[in-house]
Order: sequence, then C-alpha cells, then structure tokens
Amino acid sequence: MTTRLMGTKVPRVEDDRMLRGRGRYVDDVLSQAPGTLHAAVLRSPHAHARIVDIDVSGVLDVEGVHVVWTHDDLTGAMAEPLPLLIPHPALTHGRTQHALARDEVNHVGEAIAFVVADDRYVAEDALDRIRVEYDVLPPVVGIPAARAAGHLVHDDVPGNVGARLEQENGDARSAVAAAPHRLELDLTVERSACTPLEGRGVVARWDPDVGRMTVWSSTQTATGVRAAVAAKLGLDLGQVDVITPDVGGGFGVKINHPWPEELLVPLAARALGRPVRFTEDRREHFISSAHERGQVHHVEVGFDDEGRVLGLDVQFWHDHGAYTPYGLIVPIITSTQLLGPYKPGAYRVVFESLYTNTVMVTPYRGAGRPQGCYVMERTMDAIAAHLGKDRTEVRAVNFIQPDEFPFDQGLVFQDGRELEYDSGDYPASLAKLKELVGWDEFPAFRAEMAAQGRRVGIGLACYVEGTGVGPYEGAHVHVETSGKVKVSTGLTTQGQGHATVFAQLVADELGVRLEDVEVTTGDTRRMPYAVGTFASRAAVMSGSAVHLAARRTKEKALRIAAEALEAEPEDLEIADGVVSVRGTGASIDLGTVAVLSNPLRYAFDEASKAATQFSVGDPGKPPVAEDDEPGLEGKDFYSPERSTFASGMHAVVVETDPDTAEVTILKYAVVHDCGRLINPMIVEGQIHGGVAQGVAGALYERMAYDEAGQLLNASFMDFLMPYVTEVPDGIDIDHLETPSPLNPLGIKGAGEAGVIPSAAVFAAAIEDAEGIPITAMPISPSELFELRRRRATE
Ligand code: MCN
Repeated sequence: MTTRLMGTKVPRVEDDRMLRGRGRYVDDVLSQAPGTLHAAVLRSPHAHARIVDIDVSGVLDVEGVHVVWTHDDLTGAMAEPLPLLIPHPALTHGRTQHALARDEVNHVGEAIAFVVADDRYVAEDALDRIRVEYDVLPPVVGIPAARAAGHLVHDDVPGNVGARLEQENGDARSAVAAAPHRLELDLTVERSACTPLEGRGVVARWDPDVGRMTVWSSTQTATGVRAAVAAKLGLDLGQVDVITPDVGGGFGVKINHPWPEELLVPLAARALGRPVRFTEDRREHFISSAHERGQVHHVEVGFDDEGRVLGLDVQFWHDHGAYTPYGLIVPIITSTQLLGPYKPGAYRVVFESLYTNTVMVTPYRGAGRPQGCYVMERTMDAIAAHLGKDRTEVRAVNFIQPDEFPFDQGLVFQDGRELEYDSGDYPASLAKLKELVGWDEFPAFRAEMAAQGRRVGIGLACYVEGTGVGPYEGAHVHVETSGKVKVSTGLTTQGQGHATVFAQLVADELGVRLEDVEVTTGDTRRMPYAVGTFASRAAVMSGSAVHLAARRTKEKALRIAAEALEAEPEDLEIADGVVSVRGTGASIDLGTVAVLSNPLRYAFDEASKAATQFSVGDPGKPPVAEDDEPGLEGKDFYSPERSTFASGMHAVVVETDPDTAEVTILKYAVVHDCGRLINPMIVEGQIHGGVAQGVAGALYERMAYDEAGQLLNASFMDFLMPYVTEVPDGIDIDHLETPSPLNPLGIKGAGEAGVIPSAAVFAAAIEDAEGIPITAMPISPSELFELRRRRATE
C-alpha cells in the first residue's frame, strides 16, 4: 500500500546525484560545445564618476575578439534602463541601471563595456585595452553621508531620498508620550549579502533557422529572465526558452532584475550566431550583484508596568545603494513585519530609502525581516531590563493570542492589501522554547559557570514571516505509459529539495510510489507560466498547485479506469500505481490507463508496454472518458487570497571569552511553526542553513566600504564567511503545526525563517553575558572588546 508521505522525513531524492558530483550547473552547459564564445565585462573602478569618453579602438584587432560593446552600441529597448520590477507610489525617485552605463557610474563594479572572445582569457585581456576617461565625482557612502546630502548620488534626487513612507495604526506618538514608561533606542544593522557559492552565470544559443533563443541561467525566476530577454531583444515570449539547471544557492540575489549579462549574452549569441557564455568571478559577485540589510533605526516606545507596549514609534533609514530595481520591498517588509507576534497599542513607522554610491539592494533571505525582528526584540529586551522583568514575561503579555486570528495589524503591505495574520499559537511556541533551551534553569547554569570564571548569556527572539506570496504558481502532472509520473512546476530550485517534496505530494494524492515520480523545475519549455522561487513561496504555491494537479490526474485516471474495469469511479482506489475495484480482484495499472487515455489507440505488448501497432479505435466511441482530452495528465494553478504567516522563536546560549572577546555558541534552540510540514527533515535543513547564515550576519559578515566607496573585503579571503566550525553543530528544533486556513494542505513557508531572528538573538545573549547594551550588528570580537574598554573607562 502507498503510505502517506506528507509529514515524513523522506530522504532527499536529489542528494545521490549531488553527492556523486553529478550536479549540472550553468557553467557545465555547452562547456565542451565547439564554437562557444566567452564574455567578460569592464566594470567601473570608481564609486561615482561621469564617463567623459570610452575609447575601444584596437580592441577588435586583438585576435579572438568578436564583439566590444558600450552603451552607444545598444539600440531600442536594450538602450533603456533595466526594469523597475516592483514600483510603489511612495518611490517617487526610482532609478535602475542601464545594461551598460550610459554617461555615469554610480558604484564600483557597474558594467561599462562588454567583450566577447574565443575564451575568457582573451576577453579579459581585451578589456585592458579599453580606455575610459572619467570625471570622478564625490561618492556618497553609508547612511549618515546619504542623510547629510553633502553630495548627491543622482543629480535629480534631492537629499538622496528615493522614497519616504509613513504608516500609522493609532496615535503612536501620543501613546508613547502618555505611557507610564518610555524608552528610546538607536539600532544599527550593517550591510551584508547572500554570497551563494555558485555566482551568477548565463549561457545563450540562438537558432536562426527557427528564430528561437535558448538561455540557461543560474536564476531564481526562469520566466522572469524569459520575459526580460524577449522584451529587450524584441522577441515574442514564445521564441525564448529559459532553462535553469542546478543552482548552487540563490538566497535572493538571483531573483531576476534582469542582470545586464542575462541580456547582453543572448544579444551577442544572436548577433554572432554562436553560443555565448558568461560566469562571474567572486569579486564580480561582490561588487556587481546586490547587497542588503544596511539600516539605521530610531525607536521610541511607551509601555505600562507589565511591559505591555502602548505605543511604538519607529523611524528608520534604509541604504538602498545606487539603484532600486526591487522598489521598496525590503524596507516595506521591515516596516510591516517588524511587529512580529505582538500587538502594540499604537504603531507608527516611517522610513526613508536613501541612495548611496554602493552596490544596489535587492532582497536577501529574510528580506528586511532580520532588521525588523532585531528592532522589535531589542525593544522587548530593553523594556524587560527597564522593569527588571524576565524577558519571556514581557513578550508573553504582548503576544497576539490564539483566539485572535485572523489578526489584522492595521498596516498596508506592498500590494496595497491589509496585513492579516492567518493563524498561530505564540504562547505555545514560547512554552516549547523555554523548555527546549532550559530557560528557567539558566540562572543556575550561569552561577555554575561564573564559579569557574566563565561568562555566559542567554537570549531569545520571536518573529513572524509572511510566506507564500502570489500571484500564482502552476503544476503539470503527466503519467507515462510506463507508469512513471512526470511533474513540472515553473519555479526554480536552488537546493530546497523541491524534487523530493513535490514527489511526496504527488505520490500521496495520485497513489503512486515516490520513486516513480520525477520532478522538473524552472524550465519554461515544460511550464511556461510561473513566477519563481523567493519569499518562501514554493511549498505553499507550487505545493498546492502540484497537489491540485495530481488530484485532477487522479480523477481522470479513475474515469478512464472505470470504463476499462466496468465499474464506477467511486468504487475505485489507487495505491502503488495500481487502480483497483474495492472488494474485487479487478485492477489495472496506471501505465495501462495512460495507454488507454491516448485516442491514437496503440496495440501494445503487456510486458514491455511497447507499442506494436496502432489504430484509431472505434470512430463512434470516444477513446477516453466522455469530455476528457487525450493523455493521462492534469494541470492546475493555485492563487492564494493572501500570504500565510509562519512564525518561530529562537534562543541561544553563548559564552564570551573574558580575554579575547570571542563568542562561542553553547546551545541553539528553535521552535518553528510553518503549518503542516511536508518533509520535516527538509524543513530542519532549511532552518540549519538559515541559522548558519544568521550566525554569519550576526557575528561575522559585513560589507566594508571605505570613504571612497571601495569595497575592501570583496573576496572570501577578506569577507568573513563562517565555516562549519563557527556554526552550532547541534541545533535543537521543535515544531508546532498551526495549519494555514488559506491553502488546501494547511502549509506555511519555511525557507527564510532560520535567518530572521539571528541578529536579535545574538545581541540579546551577548548583552546578557556582558551586561553591555548591544545596539549595532554584526558584533565582532574587536567590537565587543572596544565596548568593554569603553565601559571600563566610563
Ligand atoms: N517545506 C516543507 N513543509 C512546509 C514548508 C516548507 O516541507 N510546511 C519545504 C518545502 O517543500 C521546500 C523547503 O521546505 O522544499 C522550503 O520551502 P519554502 O518555505 O516554500 O521556500 P522555497 O522553497 O520557496 O525557497 C525559497 C527560500 C528563500 S526565499 C530563500 S532566500 C532561500 C531558501 O528558500 N534560498 C535558499 N532556502 C534556500 N536553500 C538553499 N539550499 N539555497 C538557497 O538559495
């Protein structure tokens, strides 16, 4: 019998291939194909400069060089700025880059010229021949400089302010002023980035005979790349296929903008009639992809004797870098999801999105929530400290209660809709977390450690995450005559295990064995209508679509099998790929049902299922069940009413070295609620990965820009990405499952959760260990050392 796979720890079907080195990434595509050309990009060495002149003379004389392009060589839509993907009415001064800079560069790394040559070495050598005359302008680096507006990034953007947005639910300022207790906090989160191990890459081939472009891209949105390539190259959507091979991590940075190279490579492939490829190097990734996180916040909070928040007034400044391809999505998420699981009496939030001469900002795993969680949780800790209360008690009095869902926070999200939480049980999560981390036992542990001269601290942080955003995602399920099931969904995969979880859902719904299901993602030839993988949406969106498409396929299989078995569909059941009539021995396997579903009726050999001859069947009788189309397949799309809100709480116990100020993680505990779990092992893997990235953001990683706008640590020699030795090797995870009422399986997303509370939870634990307020993250040993020194001299 087929067992129900939803909720079980099915090992990942992807792993065998990956672990044996059989992954196939974009750099492997056409790598041996004769005639493939290689592209390289000349990038700005200046953070801010006017381009006076570009001299490319002699470049084409270099043997093996086929193309050298600057902005002046681009025509039509290619010469226009790249699209602003998510506009917002408050973004009064949105700016996007050109594929190749037109007359100004606004950050180190901005693309200026594009060369295609026989190989990458020749292409890079050719770049050295290009002479650019710059009129260097003063750069704007960092939020204080942007606010001071001594210089402007874009001449026509006054004060460097791209947008200002204010939302208020109740009269927060009056509530703060009238509250029995008031506090003010200034909190900073520094700029960081995703740094996936595989950088960006694209390969394109143009077939002039049929007028068709095939693009392979290491992207999170195959359909987005297709739309951009078609629009910019003047092709119909139907002329462009985008295929996403294995992707070695995306974490947000590979959401399509599109990248200049994703347009220039296909353009060159068409112009030259030969395949062209581009794979960025690590430095290019640092200086020409995207960053996130950098925000400065000022909080005023008013609360009562219990720690209940009566008014919360938050202002913050978001460092958007040089361009705004993703509109205001990151600061809007901070501003609307900052409240987490709490209901403040009144809330006002206002932010300014500021231009700086640094790499642009697009969403990075968590997308604005880590900053929001940090602000809210630091505020909760400050309230507890002020009142001398336990930090969990202060949180508990502010929680939205389980009987208050759906809960409307009275705020408007990016799409103009009210932000409404669908379900959750925050008190239950907190109880589990306290148990898991040993919260109540910690004072005794602290005393024990202190007796040994060791310093330890504990922190916790709570968050919510709006997941599974629309507008839609689709799935196609097709049963082959062999009985194997092919499933396609258009979103892409970067390591989340989609081939496993979607197979689980199909196996359950259709009644087939897991090993008979094969899943394809991110291939516009298989599923041309799709959105992409971001915002923790695959489980909710594609999971629901896959489930619905499998149901359709099952219903069709039952109709056809009913005719063949001379039974009623209601009397049939499917298990392990065999349809049988309940209570009788009569049965037919799904492969045979697939054969019967084809009007071009094949005579076939039972054993091998090989077609031996075919006929068109009885012309008077429909070949498949009445009103059905041929083929044993089903397609469906899922479109949610609104996002569903996952939630969670993390706690960490740290030890700080009294001499070196090094922080060691002694225990890390997570309670997570992503509704019904499809595969708990995969969800836990996602949490592990998220926590690892969170540790990175809290303790190590930052973009170190100097005053000239040079990124000083644009390599893995200098950018401190933690190794496995720095990440907790045992993360205790407990799940709570409050199903979402918004989708058929009750699922909520899980892909970003692990990273959201890290800055908050580490700040809390280090503060607890040291007794020094922690207000800026990440915090390195040298910074902690400095804080200690300053306290000692106060
Ligand atoms: N899942 C589940 N049960 C649930 C919820 C999720 O079994 N109730 C499973 C899903 O089926 C999926 C995984 O957990 O296999 C993550 O699901 P989901 O939350 O839907 O997130 P997505 O699949 O949409 O992935 C996107 C998310 C984001 S936004 C970033 S950023 C991120 C992340 O996933 N980037 C990643 N995790 C990543 N993991 C890897 N290895 N690489 C990345 O680039």
